[in-house]
Amino acid sequence: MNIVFCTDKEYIKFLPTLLNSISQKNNMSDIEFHLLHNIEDRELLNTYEEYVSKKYTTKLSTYFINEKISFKNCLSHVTEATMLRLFIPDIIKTSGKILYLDLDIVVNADLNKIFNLKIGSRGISGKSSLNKNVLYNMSFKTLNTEYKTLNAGVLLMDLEILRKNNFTEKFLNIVKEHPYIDQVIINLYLEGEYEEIPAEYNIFNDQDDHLLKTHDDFILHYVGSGKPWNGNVSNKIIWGELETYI
Ligand SMILES: [Mn+2]
Repeated sequence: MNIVFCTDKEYIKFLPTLLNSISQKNNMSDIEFHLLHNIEDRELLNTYEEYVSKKYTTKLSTYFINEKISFKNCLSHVTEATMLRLFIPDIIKTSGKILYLDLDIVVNADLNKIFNLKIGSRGISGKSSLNKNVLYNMSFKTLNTEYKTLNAGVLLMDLEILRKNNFTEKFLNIVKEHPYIDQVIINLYLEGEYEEIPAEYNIFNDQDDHLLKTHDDFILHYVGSGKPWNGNVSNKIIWGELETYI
């Protein structure tokens, strides 16, 4: 199983928690982790690479991306690293399925079940946003949404399809004209053509977290500005037993 994360120098400190949560229901030696980042501090990155290699047998490949893509940031908790996910099909050379996860996530699920899910012809599966106007909100009312839109925090991707569809080239062309954030670009690319992942594999904290009560396997996503590491957030108990920092 290939799993990919994107981070900057701030968010990387939450990587251990996410990895530890994954290890609870998955055999870590079955997984290869990929980390796209824009961290220039080599020592900082080494700390995390060493942490992972000491604790797990899992392979962690890191990829430095030096591109700065400008985008309209109307959400204070979003950093530049959010755009890095758009480079995934170009940077990661594996074929087959790959699971992208945000770092503001706790995994409590056997990921094999997710990898068995279908991916449609556009190459991405995800969970639809509960707010139908993702594009509207995130792009300052400039886009009209006729189609359904997904949340970009948990994405099952088929990199071969995305490469065949020139995904990265398309997004670079879009951002030349419009500084949209990654989630808008992904939805513009998909035009509502994606397979749904079951709702419990991207539970939006404080939105549909009632699903925590009905599912033993879940992925909890701390959407919005409240994160487990900045205090005010519900359902923190799941996170609290895990290691947040190195
Ligand atoms: Mn997120």
